[in-house]
Amino acid sequence: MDEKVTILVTGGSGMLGYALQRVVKVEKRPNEEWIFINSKDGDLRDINQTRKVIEKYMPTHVLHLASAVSGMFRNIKFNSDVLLTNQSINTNVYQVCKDIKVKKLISCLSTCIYPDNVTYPITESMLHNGAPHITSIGYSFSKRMLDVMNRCYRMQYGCNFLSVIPTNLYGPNDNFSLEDAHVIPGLIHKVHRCKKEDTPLIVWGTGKPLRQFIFSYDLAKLMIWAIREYNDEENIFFSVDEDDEISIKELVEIVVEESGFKGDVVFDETKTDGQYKKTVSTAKMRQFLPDFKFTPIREGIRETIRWFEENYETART
Ligand code: GFB
Repeated sequence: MDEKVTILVTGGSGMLGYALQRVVKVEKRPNEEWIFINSKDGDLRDINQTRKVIEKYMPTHVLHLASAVSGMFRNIKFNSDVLLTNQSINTNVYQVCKDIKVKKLISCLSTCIYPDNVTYPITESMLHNGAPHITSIGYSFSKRMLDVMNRCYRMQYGCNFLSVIPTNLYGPNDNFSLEDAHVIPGLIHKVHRCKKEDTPLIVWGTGKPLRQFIFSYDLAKLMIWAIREYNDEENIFFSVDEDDEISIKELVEIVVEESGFKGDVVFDETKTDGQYKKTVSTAKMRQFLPDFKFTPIREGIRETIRWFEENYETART
């Protein structure tokens, strides 16, 4: 990829966009121009604003990160809104990228959109082998449609559109809302409050579910690799290896230790666990990147806690 490329990143001010901006600062190549846009640059739910903002830059490559995404508890409350928002954003971005003949478009699926009743480890090809977990059905099907659109645009127009599939992402500049966040930022914010108010930490569910957590800076490096080097028509998981999967209970212990919280920890089993596990195989990723090193979970959480404490006043809470 030595010719001049213009890489447009939608969702550029979210957690992954934030990590990408920092990694690109160090790893940008001379022939690359990176442009990060967010909702202030244009509402991607509106086709005219989508066309205007993308045609303004005429990118050769697009990393499409913009999406309505949140933790399981918000998904349960707003499945319809999430479905419709993501469908309109994705339809508009794909149509404009086809119209201006973008050379490569990479969008993001997620491991939580895979079938709930499945054999493990999950492989990329299992995406449509059954219904996703009911808690995030709107999000899941809006994301599965990206896979369908990749195939349709490739068949009808020859578009080089594909998706990568991260597991549970965490890191600086996440949404730290107590109610709506994913588990790691939710716990970090809760512990921050418990330390101040000397109250017990309430963890939702049993703590038994298992997750593979990927640090945002690691995913940013993988996304940069993908936009430069990955041209397989089929999707690829980006995740820590199966052996690095941990339980929510183990996660809580790490967050408590790294936060220096000394209070009680209570598991509120009236709250749902959601999906018990969604263990994915990293065999395909390791074929391309056998030596990629992930940030150990304890180090990533320490970095995220530090960021949250330093940016508490302006963080999304
Ligand atoms: O991160 P999370 O909301 O989403 O929940 P998923 C992960 C697990 O953490 C569940 C437990 O078993 C929760 O019961 N948990 C414990 C908590 N305490 C908390 C808490 O304070 N907050 C939250 N949020 N959970 C997501 C999808 O599923 O996977 C997203 O909802 C996204 O759309 C993401 O795709 C990758 O991992 O269950």
